[in-house]
Amino acid sequence: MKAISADRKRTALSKRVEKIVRSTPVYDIHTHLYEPAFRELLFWGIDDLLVYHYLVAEAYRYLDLPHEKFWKLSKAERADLIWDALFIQHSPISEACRGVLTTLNLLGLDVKRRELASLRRWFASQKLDHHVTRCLDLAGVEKVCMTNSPFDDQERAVWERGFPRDERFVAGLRIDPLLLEWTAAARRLTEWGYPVGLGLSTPVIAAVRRFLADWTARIQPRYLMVSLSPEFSYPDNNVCAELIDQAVLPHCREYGLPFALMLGVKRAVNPRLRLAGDGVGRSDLSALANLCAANSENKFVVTVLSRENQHELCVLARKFRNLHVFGCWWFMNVPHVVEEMTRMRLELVGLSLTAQHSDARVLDQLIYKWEHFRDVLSRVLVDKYAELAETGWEPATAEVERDVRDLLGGAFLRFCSSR
Ligand code: FIX
Ligand code: ZN
Repeated sequence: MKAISADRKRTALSKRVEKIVRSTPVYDIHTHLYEPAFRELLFWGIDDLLVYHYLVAEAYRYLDLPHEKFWKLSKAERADLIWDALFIQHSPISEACRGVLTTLNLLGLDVKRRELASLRRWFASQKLDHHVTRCLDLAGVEKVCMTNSPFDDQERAVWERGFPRDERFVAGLRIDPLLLEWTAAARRLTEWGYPVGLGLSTPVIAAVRRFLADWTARIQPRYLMVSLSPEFSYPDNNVCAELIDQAVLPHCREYGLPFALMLGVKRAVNPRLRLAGDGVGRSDLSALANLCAANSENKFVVTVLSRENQHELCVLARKFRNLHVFGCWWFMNVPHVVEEMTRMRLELVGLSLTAQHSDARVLDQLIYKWEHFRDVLSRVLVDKYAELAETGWEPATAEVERDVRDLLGGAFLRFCSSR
């Protein structure tokens, strides 16, 4: 009898938590999507879903075709090869493959026919503006942070021309080239009217600050962002660490913006795979500890790519209130790792973090990235609230709603506006 009522209680709790997790809107704090005004920079549809670099990497486990030949093919031809290798010749059970099917299924398409041509026809008949709204609605996403690089010529031209902003999209000022390819960046800055020589003299730093100030005024970013290799160290006497100290952090303090760091990517481990050729390495997080400790007036929003770094990142978040942990990034975004990370984060840090970001590069991916994450989050939260209930602390519906809002973007917004 007692067991039956415990079961019923658990089922009721699950239903309540799942409903809340399903209906809470997401503030997606990092994607590679663009607002519709950017036109061809916003990828969407079945071919873009199939040529996603996660799938290129997986398809190359099977493809027997020189990389140069693959890249010479049209997008549709590459999509054909990937569809055949990953969906027809083998069952599509990897997370990225399953994601395509979840997306198609939730869009109301019939996946069981395994027919690429009819999927293509359906997408060809969609209007972009309507499709954007549909994807955001199906994913339950209310805001999308973009990745905006002044160093991208196509993108820069759109910003410079100007356009009416779509309020569902928020800018993120991406500065990897500035910090990681200084020689080339210095040349570009000089061309654009920010005269900089290679040394970091006072006038050079002033010009970099002016560049950051102008782009901040132009795109109104929510944060500045960079991804860094496992070798990143701080403090250090290299250009990257010095630019962070002398230009980026003072700029962030002046404008009240967080500095977002994505740590642990090894770029171009296999350059022949292009975007799909990046890898992972374990970072020395004492660099992050030093950054947080030496710059208590700055805010850091951080995710790490290596599984081995996840625990240490949680411990750092317990030490530094100017550190906000976010997302299960890229190779971490597979359900069993997401579950492990989410449990550990809730157990070690609590609710003052952003449990996930989508990193979507193709609009339609928002649907599966959030569908899959909501499943994991529900599972973890049900367990956590059930544990509380065992002590007699029954979570009220409003309390669960508040907690889920925090995990899906609310804690991030509070962190951004905190002093
Ligand atoms: O640096 C980043 O923002 C990464 O997310 C990308 O470089 C990466 O290609 C990606 O799409 C991962 O999800
Ligand atoms: Zn990204």
